[in-house]
Amino acid sequence: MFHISAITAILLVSGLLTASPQVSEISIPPTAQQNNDPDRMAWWRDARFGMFIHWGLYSVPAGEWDGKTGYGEWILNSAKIPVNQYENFRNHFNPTKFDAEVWVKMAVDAGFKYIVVTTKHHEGFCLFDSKLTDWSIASTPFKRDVIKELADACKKYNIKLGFYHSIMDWHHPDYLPRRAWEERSADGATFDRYLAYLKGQLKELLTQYGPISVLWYDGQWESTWTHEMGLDLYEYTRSLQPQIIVNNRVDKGGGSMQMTVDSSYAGDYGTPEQEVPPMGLPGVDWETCMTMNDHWGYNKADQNWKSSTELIHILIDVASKGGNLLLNVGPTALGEFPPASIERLEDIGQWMKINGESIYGTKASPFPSLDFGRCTQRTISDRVTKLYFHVFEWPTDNKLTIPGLYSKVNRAYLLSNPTKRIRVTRSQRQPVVELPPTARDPHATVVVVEINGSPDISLPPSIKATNHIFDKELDVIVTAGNPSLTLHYSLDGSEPTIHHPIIKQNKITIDQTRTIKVRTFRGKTPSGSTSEETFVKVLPKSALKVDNLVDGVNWDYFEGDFTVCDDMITPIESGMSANFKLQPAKRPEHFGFRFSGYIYVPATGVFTFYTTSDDGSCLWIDGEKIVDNDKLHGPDVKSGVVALEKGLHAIRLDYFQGTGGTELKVHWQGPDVPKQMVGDNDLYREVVAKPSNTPASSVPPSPT
Ligand code: FHN
Repeated sequence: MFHISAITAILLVSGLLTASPQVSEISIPPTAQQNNDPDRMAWWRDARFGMFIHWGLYSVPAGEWDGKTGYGEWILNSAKIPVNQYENFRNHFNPTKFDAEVWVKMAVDAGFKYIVVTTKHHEGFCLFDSKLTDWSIASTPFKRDVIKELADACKKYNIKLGFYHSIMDWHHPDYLPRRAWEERSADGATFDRYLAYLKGQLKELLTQYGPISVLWYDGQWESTWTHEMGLDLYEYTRSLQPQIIVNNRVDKGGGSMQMTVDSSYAGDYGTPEQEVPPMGLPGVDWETCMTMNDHWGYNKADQNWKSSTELIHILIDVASKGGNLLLNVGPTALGEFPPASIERLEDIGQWMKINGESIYGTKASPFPSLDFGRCTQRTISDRVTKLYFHVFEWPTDNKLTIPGLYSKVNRAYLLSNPTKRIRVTRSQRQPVVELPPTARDPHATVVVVEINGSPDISLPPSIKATNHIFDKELDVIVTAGNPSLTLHYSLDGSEPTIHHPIIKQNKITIDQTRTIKVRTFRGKTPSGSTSEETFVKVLPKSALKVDNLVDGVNWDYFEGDFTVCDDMITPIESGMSANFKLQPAKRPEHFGFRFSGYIYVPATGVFTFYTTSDDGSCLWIDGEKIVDNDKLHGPDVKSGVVALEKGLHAIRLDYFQGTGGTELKVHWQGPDVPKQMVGDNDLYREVVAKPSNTPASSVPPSPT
């Protein structure tokens, strides 16, 4: 529950008391994991599908500047347009074709249940008439308050409205840091004053435009924004509209867009971007945001549009993993949706009219995966569950086998023709649905199978261990997720039979390389498929004997349009630093670092290394690539494992920044190393000739 005293709430809402860190009556807000406020999130979980709208002055250049056409809503920063020059776009912003009701009607007809529109993106320009700045639509030739008109239209068409509001603001004189390339002085700028401006605008937005359903914060990644500010802004937002839902980018949750597992961060749901987490984000609410082409803001040259089928499959995939999809439209400077967007919205709307029941209000699939497509489910009662199978790959024999489903099937039909039952037989005790070939939907055909009770599925057994390599012994955890099943296993890769040993307490301990096969049985009858995993016993890499060590690592600095780490060939500068810090890079984008040195491993065993980076990063230990987090991407975490002997090991880390967000973090975990950042006191570099004034290093003596 949201812990705020009633008096404080009244004072806050009345504006007599602004929520700020020093207000002690308000406790720290809950986070998604702790936030067991089911009613507030209920509509959002049922909605499953929202429209994102990125609109601002950046639609005027439409992605083009100085002969280049690859820009979007980041054009001010990416094209390094000085703010005073960028302000000219205000004089050209006159979206005479804008009609809020046309936009909202298109959203409703496409099946969206909520809209999230940019009230202010990083450019700082406000699509609403703010009394706190003239850097708003009120000072354009258009003058009209777009947000007000959208709010009225959403009310008329009964669709929920949310606001995207950027914490980062490249225009406001008090926002810090300035862009590295800017000459605009930061003298006199105070972030506290910007914070007051930010909260003042939130107050305008949440008290003057009616009930707002979502606050979608963004631009939280810069150093001036802190965890404490995130907690405070979350509270402040909800103090203005207690029922509002706030995303995780209000806070610094773990540095990635996906909901952090650390429950001390504020935010009601995770926000994976341009991706669908392979297994969803179990245990938290989450929403994938996605563009239809490659840009959020309008780019007239970008014709890399996802097809309507791809977009429908993405929506189905997200729903089958228990998430929401926020699908973006970037309107033109005239206030119209691009024709290619409209075409896709119409296709999606037609599909949703027939099949929306298989998306709205459903829960994640009970199957780990399906070769032919996806599944969502809806509990009708404690006696009946509806399983919605979305068929992407039509079976050549028109027979759809549902793997591992042991529940009694009451009936089956196509969602496009619910009154016409279709035949279901059993093959090896698994349901086989006989599909009418003429009923195939060009995007995805939805087959409904109504079953008794909750799904009884013989999932392939799960075989898990901390790592797939080990140096001494390894505990392997085996589960079937269905207590009525017996698990027989083999250690030599042979097919388990009822004569093979049974898993006890869900654990097998091995001390040599093994291929473990596990099969589920109902009594003496095999049921479901067999699972297999191989675990390899390895010799830890030997520690190195290195003399003349001092603390820190060496680095080489590169500049260029890199797309992979190997593109960094000729450094333009070299130096040393205490850790993998991005020295004051000479520019905000298109640069890279190569760090090299040694890491001291405190105990022998298997270590996992993680890099969190935006954009690419790769990490080597003793010359072997352990983490491959390469290429251009948003903030992303990748890991790898290696067995190491206690002592020194060579470490190399490559990192490059393309455009947009900049991030590099390196964590490790292993014996005597709980998961933590690789710290200054872990890293060493070799000095060839030990300078007289170099402080003696703190490195433990190399093993004899
Ligand atoms: O920098 C923004 C970007 O412009 C866009 O708004 C996306 C949408 O989720 N969010 C940030 C990048 O993660």
